[in-house]
Parts: sequence; structure tokens; C-alpha cells
Amino acid sequence: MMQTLTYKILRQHLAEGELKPGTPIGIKMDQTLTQDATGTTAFLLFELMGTARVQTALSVCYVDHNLAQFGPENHNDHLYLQTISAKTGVYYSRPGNGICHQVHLERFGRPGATLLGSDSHTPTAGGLGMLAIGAGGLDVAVAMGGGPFYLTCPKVIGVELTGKLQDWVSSKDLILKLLSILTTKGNVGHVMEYFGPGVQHLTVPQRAVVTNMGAELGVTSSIFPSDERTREFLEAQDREEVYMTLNADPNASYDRVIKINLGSLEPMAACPSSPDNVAPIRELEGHKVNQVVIGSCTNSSFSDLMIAAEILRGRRIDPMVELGISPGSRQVLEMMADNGALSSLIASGARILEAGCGPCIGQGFSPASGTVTLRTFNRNFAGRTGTKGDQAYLVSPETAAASAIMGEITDPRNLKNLVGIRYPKIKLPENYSIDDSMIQSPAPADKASKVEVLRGPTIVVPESPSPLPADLKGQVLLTCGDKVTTDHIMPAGQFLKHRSNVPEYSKYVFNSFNEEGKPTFAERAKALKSRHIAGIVVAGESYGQGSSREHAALCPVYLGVRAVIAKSIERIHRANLINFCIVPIEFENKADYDRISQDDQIEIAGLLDAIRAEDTVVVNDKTAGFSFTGRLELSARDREILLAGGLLAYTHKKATRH
Ligand code: MIC
Ligand code: SF4
Repeated sequence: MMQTLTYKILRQHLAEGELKPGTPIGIKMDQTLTQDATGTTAFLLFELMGTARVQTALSVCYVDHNLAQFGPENHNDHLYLQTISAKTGVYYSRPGNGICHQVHLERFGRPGATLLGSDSHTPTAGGLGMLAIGAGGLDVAVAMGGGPFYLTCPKVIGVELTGKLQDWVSSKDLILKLLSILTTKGNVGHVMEYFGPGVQHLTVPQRAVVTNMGAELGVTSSIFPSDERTREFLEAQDREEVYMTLNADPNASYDRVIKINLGSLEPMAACPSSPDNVAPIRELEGHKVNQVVIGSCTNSSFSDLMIAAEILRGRRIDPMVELGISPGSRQVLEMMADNGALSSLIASGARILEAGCGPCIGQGFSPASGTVTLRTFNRNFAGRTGTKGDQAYLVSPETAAASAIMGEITDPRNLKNLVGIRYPKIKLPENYSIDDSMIQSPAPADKASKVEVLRGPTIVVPESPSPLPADLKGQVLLTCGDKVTTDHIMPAGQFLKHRSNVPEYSKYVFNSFNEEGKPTFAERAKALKSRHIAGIVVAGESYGQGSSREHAALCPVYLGVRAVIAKSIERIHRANLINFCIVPIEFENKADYDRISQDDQIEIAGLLDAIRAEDTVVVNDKTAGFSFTGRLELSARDREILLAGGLLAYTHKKATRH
């Protein structure tokens, strides 16, 4: 049979199950990555599992999110991660070395291998022909211990690329185009696979922009072939030895094919406040802009920042615009310092931030109230910038730089007529500057016992969830509508620093739904918990989209939430719910959502029995006086995890059985 590239890699890594789309499979992970905001819990849970050293070919622990260091929390995390990495056999990328996905692409990714990362943008490495998947930290901890990663065997959407991008059009515009076609909803369980003659005209960093933002489609992963462009990139990174040619078979059968002529694309933006609210820049021109930020794991590579620097060379940004540049990695920053591009950015009036996630996760650079901010990032969920009512547009570096000069949203194709700027062609370097001194190697196994793990007082081992009751008596804590993201469930920004302290972080669960002067979600949940009543969250479509943060399950379960009833639930979040023993239930009849209100008393008789063997449960809304059917879409393993009291308890149970 003619195979897709996705299936070729899956076949080579299959540990359990059969490669039949829609069925559960387990695959072996060659590599893992964690970042600090999810990594501390991942490592705390890894420690609880009792495996001394990681069993993967390579595991890397990055520090890139929590770099603001207001108070001791972040530095406590860094020291814990540095020492636990050394002890457990993990490479440690120090703060300042760059964003996990950018550094992984530069220094560690390899075509044909599998990667599991505790961050939803892990598929960035698909730009190198790697099958890279985002997951919750507990799933990554299991993979670090050598266990397979379980997922639904995906369907593959083929994207056939022809033609070549025109000047001023970026691969960001390609993924924005795809978001306008596929939206952020309804793509769960798919992999996006790119093929066709247009692929050769995209460099690895350009491909990585597309695979990165595939996360916003809600797909399992995105992947490009590994070809001459891949070899060139790896050679320039002094890693040619990991290169291999990889392609789908000719006439491989895809579940669906989308054809895109790269030459027909134009500059686009995702308008506030969803990555799929896409419009062509020409329709947005003239909107006043007060802030522009270029960076994030989507658009902060050497070529992305070079194009911005060249556009800005010899110019000044508009006096009413503040421009922030957050480089993706130390490699990018150093090379731009060496070749003078950094000077031209500084001279233009740009503010240079450190290499890391920075403004993308609300660590500074919040825009002024009521103003427009243009960002080259991947997410513009309401409030993610740190400003209530923010108006964030997601754009390419070309559009960002053009708009920073003009002070209004500007189609970069007009720069020549407006101010005489010609398109700067950026050639990728033949040799990137290689300096891995900010990547600490792990201690050798025979020295590991000597490593002292530093645990500051703000690092708190998470509690195990209590087992589920046979019959659930609960109350609706919140009905929250469609497309509720994990940013809504567990805010980042100023609260991000509490990631290693569940009791503290839990105070902010559903913070964006809290109203001034009324008890918070956390207070209401705790009050129910003290009366042994389970908390229930009722949601619309695509509940839990966005980040992989397992705190969006870990903190609610700590507050006593035991079930989520939704019209649909996104892949990573659904897995996190199960891992932390919250039952994901989907409405059989979506219209029932409208009949339920906050504070309704809910009963699910025989919940445990249903988890054991049924595909549905009967949910009785005693307050509204009606019952409805909820679907339990659970694999045999999901059922065992829920019955065991969560993934950690399940893993222990399995270990003692063997
Ligand atoms: C994000 O972009 O939202 C994050 C922060 O990188 C998250 C991970 C996290 O919440 O720590 C993600 O995308 O998974
Ligand atoms: Fe960091 Fe933003 Fe990328 Fe998340 S999306 S990994 S916060 S840069």
C-alpha cells in the first residue's frame, strides 16, 4: 500500500495496537522535551514514578517561559530543573538559551524520529521531517520512563503545495490561510502532511512556522518531508549526520487533500481574538497600531528576525509604536549581534528582549487599553497579552516590520511605493554559529547519585486525585460556552510563576470568569468539596483548546472537579483530564447544553460501572428536572486509568503487577 510519511514513521515506532485510523495505538518516543512551566510537574511526577534515569534516546529540559523572576519562584524552578535533569539523564537548556521549539529544531531534532513534548507547539520539529507531538507533562514523564505514548491513530490530511511564495509573502501566511479553511475546531485526530513541488521552495525555518502553528488547528501533528532543504539546514547546524531522505510514497492515500498554490497567497492576519479569525492584510490596512512584537516559537528564527532587521535598516519606527523583539534562541541573537543586524534593529527604536517566550505568554509587554498590538505569534486568545479587552492581530514578520514603520496595519507589498523599501532577500547562513555551552549535559549514570536536587520551598509535590465515587453527586460550577481555551481555565501571565505550587495556582482556576465582588470559582469549588459534592464544568465546543498545560486538569481536580460535560473536548486536554481523573463526558444531543445552568444539582448513578463497560452515562439534572445521555469516548486504557484514580496510580499499579 502507498504510505503517507506519517504512517511510515508511525509503523516504525508502533508499540501497541494496529495502524487503523480512529483506533487507540501506543508509539515509542525517541525523544522528549519539557519546558519549565510544564516541566516542574513533569519531573515531580517522574520522580513519583520511581524511575531513576530516563530511558529515551534523548530528553531535553528547557527553561524559556518563566524568566521574569519577580520573587523567588522562577529561580527555584530553574535550580530544581537543572539539578533533577543532571540526576535523571536529561540535557538542560539554561534560561537565556532560547525557546524550546526553536532550540530543538536547531540542535536536536532529527528526521524520521518521534518526539513528545510537554508543550502544544512541539510539532514545530515536523519542519525537519520528525513526528513531534504535544502532550501533558504526565504523559511526557511516562515517555521519559520508556513507556509508549498513547493516542488515537490519526487520519492524515495532505496539503499539496505548488508554486513559490511571492516577495513579501511569508510561510506564516500559508498557515493563516489553512486556519481560515480548517478553523481551530473539528480537526482533532488528524495529522497535516505537506507534499508536492512547492515544498522544495520552503526552507526548514519556513516549514517550522507552518508545523508550529498547526497546533492552532487542533491537529495531532504536522510534518514536512525531509529533503535537500533539510540536509542543507542540518549541515549548516553542523548536524548533517542525522539527515535522511524521507517522503510519502507517490500516490499515498490521504484522508483529504487541500491544494495550495504558494504563489497565490497574500499577507494575512488572524484578527482578535482567535487564530482562525483570518483576513487579508489589504482589508485591515489603515488600523492604527501602537505596539508590534516580533518573536515567539512561531517567528523568531534567524531568517525571521533578519527580514525584520533588513526592512528596518536605516529607518525609525513610528513614534507612537513600541516595537519589541524577542529572539528565538541565543544562536539567533548572537549571529545578529555578529552581523550587525542587531544594531540596525536597535537604531530603529526596537526594544530587544531576551531569548525566550516573553510577551507570547504574557510575561511583560502587555499593550495599552483599547489599542491594537501586532504580534508574529501563534495565539491571540482574549486576555493572553495580559490586557483585558486586548486587540491582538497575528501576522508575519514582514507585515509586523512594515506596520511598525508606518504606525498602522500595512501590507508589506506597499512598502516600496510608500517609503521606497525593496524586498530584502534573506539567504540562510551556510554555517550557523554553534555554541552549546548553555546546554548542560547530564551527569553520567554512575555519578547520578551524587547530584543533590535543589528544591526551593515554592516547589510543592502535587497531590494524587482521590478515586472516583461509584455514583457521582455533583453541582455545576460553571457553564462556559464554546472554544474555552486552557488560558481561560488556567491563566498564564502574572500567575505563571505558581506552576510548581498547585494549592497556590488553583486559586486562579477560571479566573477570567470570576466577577468582582462575587465568590471566585476556586472558592465555590472548595466550598462544595468540603461538603463532599463533586464540582462539574459544563462547556460547549472545543473545550480545552490551546496549551498542553495539565494544570488545567490538575488544579480543577485539586478543587474537587470530577467531571467535564462538553459538546466536544480537544485532544491534549481530554488526555490531561483522564490522567488526573476527571471524567470527560460529551453531550449525545448538543442541544442539552442549553438546558443546564450554573449551580444545578447533577447526579450520575453508576458512574464507575459505566466507566468500566459502557459508552454512555445517564446524567440527571435534578434542578432542571431532566435527564440526558452523555457519551464516554474512552479507550480500554482510558477506562483503566480513570478506575485506578489517574495515570500516576495506574502506572504504579501496572509496575507492581509486573
Ligand atoms: C502556550 O503557548 O500556551 C504554552 C505556555 O507554551 C503552553 C504550555 C504551558 O502552558 O506551559 C502550550 O502551548 O502548551
Ligand atoms: Fe512559548 Fe509562546 Fe511558543 Fe508557548 S507559544 S512555547 S509561550 S513562545
